[in-house]
Amino acid sequence: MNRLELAKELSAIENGELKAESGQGLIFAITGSPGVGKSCMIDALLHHLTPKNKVAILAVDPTSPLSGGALLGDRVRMSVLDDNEKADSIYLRSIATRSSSGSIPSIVRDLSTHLLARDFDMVLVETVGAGQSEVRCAAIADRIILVEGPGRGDGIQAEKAGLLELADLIVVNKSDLEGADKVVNHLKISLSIGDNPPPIMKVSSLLGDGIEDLSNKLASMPQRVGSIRARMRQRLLMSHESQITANPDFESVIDRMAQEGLGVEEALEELQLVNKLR
Ligand SMILES: Nc1nc2c(ncn2[C@@H]2O[C@H](COP(=O)(O)OP(=O)(O)OP(=O)(O)O)[C@@H](O)[C@H]2O)c(=O)[nH]1
Ligand SMILES: [Mg+2]
Repeated sequence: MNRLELAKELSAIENGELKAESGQGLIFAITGSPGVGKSCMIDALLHHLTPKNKVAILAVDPTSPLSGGALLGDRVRMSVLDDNEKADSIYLRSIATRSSSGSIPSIVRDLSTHLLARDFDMVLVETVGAGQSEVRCAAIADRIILVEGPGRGDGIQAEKAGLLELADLIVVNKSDLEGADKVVNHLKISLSIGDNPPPIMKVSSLLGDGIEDLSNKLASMPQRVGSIRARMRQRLLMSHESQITANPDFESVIDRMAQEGLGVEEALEELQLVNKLR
């Protein structure tokens, strides 16, 4: 299938006009704070993964629907695309939060499974691990890689987002910079409270250190028992939420709550009841 047709199909799925197919292969979430080096790490990984594997990359644009903003590729130049043979086995797409119908995490899931159905061996989803919807974008994946790095001042951000419990692997990037070991130690202390913590690896996406090792790990990365549960919790919450938001009366019920004093309990009942009847 050519890229133009593929792009058309994916747009149709985004717009709710086409049902996503499902295929064989793993969906990875690459998540972490802004600027931690997720895009550079993906670029470095692709040098090893392709052309042997066909890899699709979905970047969830973190920009708020109000401010507009840059898409993936505008921000980071993917050096791997300069190699034609590798570039042929790579498909990149940004998901702009404003262009989508339905909830972003479920669209990310649908696009990912559809790409697997279209002969891609794996999908890498780059998400920013900040808010709840970003955590849910990560939770749609089969494996979750949390990227951390030195030099951001206020400790481990992921703790706040509940991302540590979702991670199957933690990668501390920028090992070429001072402070990477400190981040590893901090993570080890934070993780020592829980059972069965995720493994931690150090890499430098800039220098390529540890990247081959990481690319080899992708194929055989086990799911952590704790992360499966955390992920299923997120998926259940997400599905519950979309049952309510997909209801055609959602907005008008909110209007009635705001204008006529309709209570939360009644509103919920009404939205769920209509759903059951459909
Ligand atoms: N020293 C060093 N710098 C790095 C490394 N990896 C990435 N960077 C730099 O970190 C900055 C951010 O890298 P990105 O890959 O854009 O980070 P990101 O996590 O994708 O950022 P957002 O998509 O904006 O959330 C860039 O200036 C990179 O050059 C590394 O291993 N070492
Ligand atoms: Mg990025």
